[in-house]
Amino acid sequence: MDDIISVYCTLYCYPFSLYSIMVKYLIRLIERSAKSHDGASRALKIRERLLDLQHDENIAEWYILDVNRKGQVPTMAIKGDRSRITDSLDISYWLCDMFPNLLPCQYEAIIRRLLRDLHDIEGISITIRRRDGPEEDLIDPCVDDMLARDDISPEYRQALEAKKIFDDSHVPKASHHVNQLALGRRGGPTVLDAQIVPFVTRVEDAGRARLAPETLLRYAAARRASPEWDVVMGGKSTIWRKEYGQVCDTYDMSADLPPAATLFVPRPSSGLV
Ligand SMILES: N[C@@H](CCC(=O)N[C@@H](CS)C(=O)NCC(=O)O)C(=O)O
Repeated sequence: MDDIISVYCTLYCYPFSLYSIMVKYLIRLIERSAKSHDGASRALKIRERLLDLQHDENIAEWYILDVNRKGQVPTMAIKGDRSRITDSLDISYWLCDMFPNLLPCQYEAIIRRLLRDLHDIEGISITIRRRDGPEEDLIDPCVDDMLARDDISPEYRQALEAKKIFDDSHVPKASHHVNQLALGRRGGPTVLDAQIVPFVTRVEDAGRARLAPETLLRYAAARRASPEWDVVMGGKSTIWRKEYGQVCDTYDMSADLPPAATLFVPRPSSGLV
């Protein structure tokens, strides 16, 4: 145990963000089999820092300048490393590098292809309703509101302008998106499970179950019956509902929470996970 190095990480996330849920669920799937330190080389200690997306904390100066220039969640920050992993798929593959059973060699090519397809779909297109108005309706005006202020720093202004360009580049695509789902072969659990279950659940929660094949719906329902899903969602829908109350009133948003998960990273040959 003595020679196990602890690596401290912070996952910036939001409880009702599809892509945050994907990473959080993956962590719980890993945790199931990475609880033992026997044969481990490192211990990943992952704490969660919830961002209050309901109050635009994703475009707060500290976050957009120091954590994620896209102003999005999830982001994984590794202590002692200035770089940040700012996309759920990149975070997932970063975890797969340490826990290779999540990406079994015989399925790697198909899993990568399916996940690429899955991430080609704009997540927001699952929840938005068809609109008659201009595509820009989809873009939250919070960045413009902040830019309209005259008391912000030049660096922050520049970062917000870049965020606006980023939003313009991908959000309108969502209103035209054809929702599509891919079903792959699986062993499991793999990184594919970690992404498909939240995705299909989001489709259902948005009242669009008709878009998903029956087999996928059944598979996702079975996976949701597991304790790992329960830890992530606590019995809630993947889409925020009024009856849950404001996120900042119901979740601990403090910056200094203890690690939510400790994952023991196997040495390459130990066959754990
Ligand atoms: N491709 C990104 C998408 C991340 C994303 O769309 N995050 C949403 C929440 S689910 C977000 O942060 N939205 C706020 C914004 O874009 O301003 C990923 O897979 O991590």
